[in-house]
Order: sequence, then structure tokens, then C-alpha cells
Amino acid sequence: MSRGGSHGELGQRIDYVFKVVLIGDSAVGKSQLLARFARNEFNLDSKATIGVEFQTRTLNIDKRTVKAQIWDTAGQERLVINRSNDRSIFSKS
Ligand SMILES: Nc1nc2c(ncn2[C@@H]2O[C@H](COP(=O)(O)OP(=O)(O)OP(=O)(O)O)[C@@H](O)[C@H]2O)c(=O)[nH]1
Ligand SMILES: [Mg+2]
Repeated sequence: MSRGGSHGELGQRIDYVFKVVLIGDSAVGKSQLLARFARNEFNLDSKATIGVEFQTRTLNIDKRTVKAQIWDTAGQERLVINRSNDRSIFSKS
């Protein structure tokens, strides 16, 4: 989590940024959980994630603007392209 006076895409003030990494076995629903949270979408035949991707959603909680930056990882080991990149994401979150 970080706190500061930064601004979002639409110019609104962002009070907090939370970075969350989703990890877990392949096909357990990580990407679809994130799609529902970030865009309120669900897809029955979604493809396995390759590497890492992220999506954001900005929420108003207790009069504060909170930006959730959610990272989605590949559950299938052979699709994780760069292990060292993964580690740097984990250590910064
Ligand atoms: N019925 C049902 N199917 C779901 C649900 N969540 C995910 N699925 C299905 O399960 C399959 C795998 O979902 P994903 O979200 O792609 O799984 P993942 O954990 O991201 O998998 P990897 O990217 O390979 O790590 C997809 O066909 C989804 O449509 C759910 O809540 N209900
Ligand atoms: Mg996925």
C-alpha cells in the first residue's frame, strides 16, 4: 500500500493505492474473479493467463479514494515467462 497526493486518469485525487497479487493453481478462476471486480464481466471460456497482467479499479471508501491495482498471474508453470520479473512484483507489493 502507498499513500500520497497522486491523481488518477480522470484527474481525481487518489488517497491510497493497494497492490494485490492473485496467485493460485491454473483454472481456479483468478482471471475471472479479477474481470468481475474490475469490469463486472465474466467469460465462460477464458484463456489461460500468460505471464502477468494487471487491472485497476478505483473505489470510494470512507470519503477516501482508493485505487486497487490487482496483478493476475499464470497458474500454469510453463506459461510464467520470466520468473525473475515475478519475484520483483512480489517483493514490491
Ligand atoms: N461456473 C463458473 N465457472 C468459472 C468461475 N470462475 C471461473 N470459471 C471458469 O473457469 C475457467 C478458468 O477460469 P480462469 O479465471 O481463466 O482461471 P485462472 O485461475 O485465471 O487460470 P490461469 O490463468 O491458467 O492461472 C474458465 O473457463 C472460467 O470461465 C465461476 O465462478 N463459475
Ligand atoms: Mg488467468
